Amino acid sequence: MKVLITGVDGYSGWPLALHLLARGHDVAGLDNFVTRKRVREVGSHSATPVLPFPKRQAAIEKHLGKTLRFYKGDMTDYDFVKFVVEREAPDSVVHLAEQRSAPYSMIDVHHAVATQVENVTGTLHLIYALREAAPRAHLVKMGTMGEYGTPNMEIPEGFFEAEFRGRKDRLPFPRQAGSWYHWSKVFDSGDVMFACKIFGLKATDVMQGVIYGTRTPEITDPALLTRFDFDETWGTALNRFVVEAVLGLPITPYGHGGQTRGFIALEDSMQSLRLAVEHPPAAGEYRVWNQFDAAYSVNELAELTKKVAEEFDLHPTIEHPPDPRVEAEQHYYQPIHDNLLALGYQRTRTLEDNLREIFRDLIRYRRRLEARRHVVMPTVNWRDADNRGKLVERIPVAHPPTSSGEVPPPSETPAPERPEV
Ligand code: USQ
Repeated sequence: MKVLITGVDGYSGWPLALHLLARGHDVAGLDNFVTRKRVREVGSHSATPVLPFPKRQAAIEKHLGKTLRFYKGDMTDYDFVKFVVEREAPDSVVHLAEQRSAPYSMIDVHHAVATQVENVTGTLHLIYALREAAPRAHLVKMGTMGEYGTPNMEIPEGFFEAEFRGRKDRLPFPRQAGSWYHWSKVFDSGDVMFACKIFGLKATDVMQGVIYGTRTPEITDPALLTRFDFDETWGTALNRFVVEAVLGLPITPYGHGGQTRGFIALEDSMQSLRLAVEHPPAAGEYRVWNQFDAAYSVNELAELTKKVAEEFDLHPTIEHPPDPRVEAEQHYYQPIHDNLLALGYQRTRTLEDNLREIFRDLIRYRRRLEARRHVVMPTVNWRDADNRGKLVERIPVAHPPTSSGEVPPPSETPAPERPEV
């Protein structure tokens, strides 16, 4: 199949391109490299060295013997989006090109607005480009389990039967997102659902849990590694816990640590997205998948990380910083995830095995982690309207704040990566 991946330079986009190419699909991607810039904006870098994109393409040619076509541009530029969709005429578009960090969206008003404007605009542009140039293509939209929040009842896959004053209907399950970022995904979901209705588009809205891991089977060489973020804004819970253990910092389940989320390994997330691509819905259908493997509390993950760390002669402590977020720290959590299993999805490895692999990779890049250890502990407090000052304070010397106190605009060219350690 012909697949277009928006956000192909990202944590998920890159391994998805490798996975689909290795399975014989014809893949093109687009990206504006904004994640590279924004990770530098908060003073961090990827734990794994990420090559400039032309070198990444060359690595694909060398190790997979395949070609990844690439378009550099921005999803907020409609002419660009339409041009790429027209040129590629894809069977499926996997839309990953969105600002993906909840804490980043909570820094201040500008980050909240950028997140919502960019995410919602990009999705609308894609909807219209598909309508005009590829109306039969399948849109696989990356949503998030966080759209639902943590209701005190089971969470269905998108829709549920509701009864009110004697009448019944099948309705979208209520959304109670927990950050400006998560709300942007809610707005996207409404827009994609509406587009299926009015334009007859077909879409899979993937309610993705938290992804963890450094590798997929296609990552056979350091040049093929995907990025791996660990700072407080771009890193996610389990990935951050391993980094904390490697750096000798305490593992940080926030607050009481009973926050429970659905988690999925990077490799299995790729498997799920491929299943979506290979099994499109009917024209006009809007379907929703809850995509995760198992639910864990952050306390459970912290304990397991500590246990596996001991195997590597690391002896982290577990500490509970006050929760910088506004969220339930103890709650019921029971989402349903049957749709994926029905298509033959099978988890590849245990969480513990995955953790061992993450430790092995991160220990290899320990010096890159050491160089940014000051960006790991949380400072962005979701109750505060402006957290920018706290971030400016820790920007590394190479990117000093300007005299006006603004974080300087990062350069277009990705900073040279340190050689592997
Ligand atoms: N948490 C800790 N300690 C940490 C980091 C996080 O206890 O050091 C807690 C958070 O408070 C939260 C939970 O872990 O309760 C998950 O946080 P996270 O940073 O791992 O993930 P989140 O901000 O929810 O966002 C991530 C991705 C996002 C994706 C989402 C799926 O960044 O793109 O949509 O996971 S979900 O969480 O299911 O909404």
